[in-house]
Amino acid sequence: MSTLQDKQLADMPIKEVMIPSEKVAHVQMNNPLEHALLVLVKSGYSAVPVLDVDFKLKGTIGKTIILNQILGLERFEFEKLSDMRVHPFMNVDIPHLTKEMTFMDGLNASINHPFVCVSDAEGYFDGIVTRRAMLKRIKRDYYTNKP
Ligand code: 4BW
Repeated sequence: MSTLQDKQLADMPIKEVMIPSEKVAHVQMNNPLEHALLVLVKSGYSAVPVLDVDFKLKGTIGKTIILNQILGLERFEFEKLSDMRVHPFMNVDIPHLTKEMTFMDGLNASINHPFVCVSDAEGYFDGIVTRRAMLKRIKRDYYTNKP
């Protein structure tokens, strides 16, 4: 690993490994929790971004928090889900990046988060950066000559 190569990757704009918004499964703040659970189960992801009607980033929501809301004594009370909305239950304490930030910023944020959302200065959602995309890029740059 050369120092030059280290620095080139570390300083690379994070947008080069970003999954763009049109390919990211998401839900809206006012969606019923039932819809959010459907999106999560159908997409196979454990958590996805939450946006508002203007496509601004507001938080994330995951399967575990939803299932915890309907955990009864002996069964999941799924019938409750259609009356509950996403926004009271979403996680708003999330890191986020802008497209101009660096690969190193993304790597730091992804230590504690499987994915990190990218939004612009006004809060409009641009996409996500995943641990997988960053690990693939490190492998490509340091351990193979193949894309
Ligand atoms: O449907 C899937 N397709 C592929 N190709 N890989 C998947 C899929 N579902 C899970 N995986 C793999 C990935 O390696 O399992 C890892 C953990 O998934 P997660 O967290 O717990 O659902 C995935 O790792 P990753 O690609 O680094 O993604 C990290 C997290 O980012 C995922 C999920 O919460 C979110 N995510 C990734 N791609 C997304 C997405 N959320 C919405 N839309 C997308 N396109």
